[in-house]
Amino acid sequence: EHPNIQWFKEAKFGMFIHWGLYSKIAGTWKDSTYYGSGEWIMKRAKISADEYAGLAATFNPVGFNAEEWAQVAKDAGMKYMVITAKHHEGFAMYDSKVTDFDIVDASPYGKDPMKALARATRKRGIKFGFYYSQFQDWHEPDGGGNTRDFDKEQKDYRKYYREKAIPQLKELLRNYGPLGMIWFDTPGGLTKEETRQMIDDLRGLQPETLFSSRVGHGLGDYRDFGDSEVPPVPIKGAWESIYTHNDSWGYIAHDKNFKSPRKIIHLLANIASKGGNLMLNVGPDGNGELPPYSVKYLREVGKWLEKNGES
Ligand code: JFZ
Repeated sequence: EHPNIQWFKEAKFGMFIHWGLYSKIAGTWKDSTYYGSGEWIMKRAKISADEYAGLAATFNPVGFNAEEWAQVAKDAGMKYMVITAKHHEGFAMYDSKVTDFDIVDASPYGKDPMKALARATRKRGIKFGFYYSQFQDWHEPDGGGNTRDFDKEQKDYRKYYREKAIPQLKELLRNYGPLGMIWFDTPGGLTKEETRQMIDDLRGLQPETLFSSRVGHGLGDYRDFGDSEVPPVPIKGAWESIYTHNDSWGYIAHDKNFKSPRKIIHLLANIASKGGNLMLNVGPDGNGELPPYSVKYLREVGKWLEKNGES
C-alpha cells in the first residue's frame, strides 16, 4: 500500500476535467455532429493529424478562470481535481519544453492554465492531479493509437516513451508543486518490467504522488473501475468510480443530458457506501468555460452535502 493513500481513501468526491483542442470542436466537424466521447473526435471524424494540429492556432480560451473552477469544486464538496494535461490527441495543455505542440507555444492563448489551476486548488485545500495519456498519442508517429496517419509497422513505442511521455511526465511532476496523483490511461507498449522502471523513475521526483491503476500491469496505487461502473458489493482498498456529468468526457455543445443533483447524490452515496470515491467529470468548452448546468448542479450537490454530509 502507498504510504500516502489515506487522504485518497477519505476523499469520497473529486472533479475530473477533460479539456483540450477537442473542446473547441465541441462535437461538430464539417457539418456532421457526433454524440459522446467528444475527446475522440479526431478519430471519429477521421481528421488527419496535420489538420487537427492546425486547430491549435485557433485555440484561445480567454474565458478560463482557474479561481472559478477551483471554487466550483470546493463548493461541490470535492476534495481533489484531475485535469487532462495531455489526452490522446497529443496536445499539451501546459507549458511543455519537450514539444511545441502545447498551449503556450502553439496557441494564441500563450499562457499556462495549469499553473493557475495548481495554485487555485492548493489555496483551497483541494488535491491537484494530472490525467496523462502515456501511450496513446495521435499526434506522434511513434505514439500509440494513430495508425491512419502513421505506419504501424514503423512505430517505436519505446522511443515515444523515452522522448515524449516520460519527459513530459517529469515536467508535470517538477513544475506544478505537490501533485495528488497522476491519472494514467489506456496503457500499452511496455512490458511489466519496463512499466515498473518508468514508475520508479517518476516516483523519485515526487514519492507522495499516487499513480492510477491505468498505468498498467496492476502496478497502480489505487483501483479505477471502468467508465460509469460501480462495483455491486463493498470493495477493500483504495478505489474510484468515474462518471461524467453528461454523456461525454470532452465538451459536446449539443449534449444537455446533465445528471441532476439528486442523481449525483445517489451515485455518491452508493459509491461511498462501498468504500470508494466518485470522480465526476466536467467538460469545459473551447473558450474555457464550464457548462452552466455543471456549475449549477454541482453547487446544489455541495449544499446538500453541507446539510447532510459528515464533513
Ligand atoms: C479512456 C479514454 O479513452 C477516454 O477518452 C476517457 O478519457 C476515459 C476517462 O478513459 O477510456 C476508457 C478507458 C478504460 C475503460 C473505458 C474507457 N475501461 O476500462 O472500461
